[in-house]
Amino acid sequence: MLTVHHLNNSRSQRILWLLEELGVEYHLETYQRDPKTGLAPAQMKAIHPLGRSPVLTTDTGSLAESGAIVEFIINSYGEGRFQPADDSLLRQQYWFWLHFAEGSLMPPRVAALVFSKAKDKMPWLLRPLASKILDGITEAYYGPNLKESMKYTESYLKNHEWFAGTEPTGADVQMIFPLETLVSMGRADAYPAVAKWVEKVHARPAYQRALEKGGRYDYA
Ligand SMILES: N[C@@H](CCC(=O)N[C@@H](CS)C(=O)NCC(=O)O)C(=O)O
Repeated sequence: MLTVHHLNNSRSQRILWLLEELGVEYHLETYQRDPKTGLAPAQMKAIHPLGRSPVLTTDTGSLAESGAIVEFIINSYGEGRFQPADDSLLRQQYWFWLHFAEGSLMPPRVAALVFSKAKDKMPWLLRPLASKILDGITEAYYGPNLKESMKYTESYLKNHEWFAGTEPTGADVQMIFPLETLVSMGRADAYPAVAKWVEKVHARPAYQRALEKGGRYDYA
């Protein structure tokens, strides 16, 4: 039996969506973020040394990293579903988006979160200087980097129904977290095709079942 170690408001929501789509039976262990730090509770480190979410416990051990978990589930239980047909272009698209989500889209998002927390923690005398430095880094690198990635994603979704073919795949499962968080924070007005794709995912019965099981999730 698979166990999903699920942290509230986190990337593990995408794993629940995938399992619901595939109709795979699983057990759910839910954890709450520390209300002050937003970090995962220490018990998660007993499940996997990284102590981050998601973690999937299988008969052979504990697997972390959502991309690895998505590939494991699809390869073990997909029976051909949620991966592209044997077509080289679709496979390329599949691998690209599967890795782009955590490899390129998430780092500038995480940096923005860390910078904003760092500003809040700064002694008030140092805050103006710290803000100037952190805003400078954002303007010089993370801001334009995220914009480029979003422009590329928007142009792709204008011409494609799903990220790798005419049906959702693991690539869509990986892309939902960065994109739904942006949309729900009101930061996707310039990206209508992205917003439409997020709406389409949210309307899927399996996504709705995953939401019911996972508990409060602020991004859907
Ligand atoms: N790239 C990793 C990121 C894992 C990660 O940072 N998860 C966040 C939740 S969205 C987390 O556990 N944060 C709490 C913490 O770091 O203590 C993945 O896709 O699994």
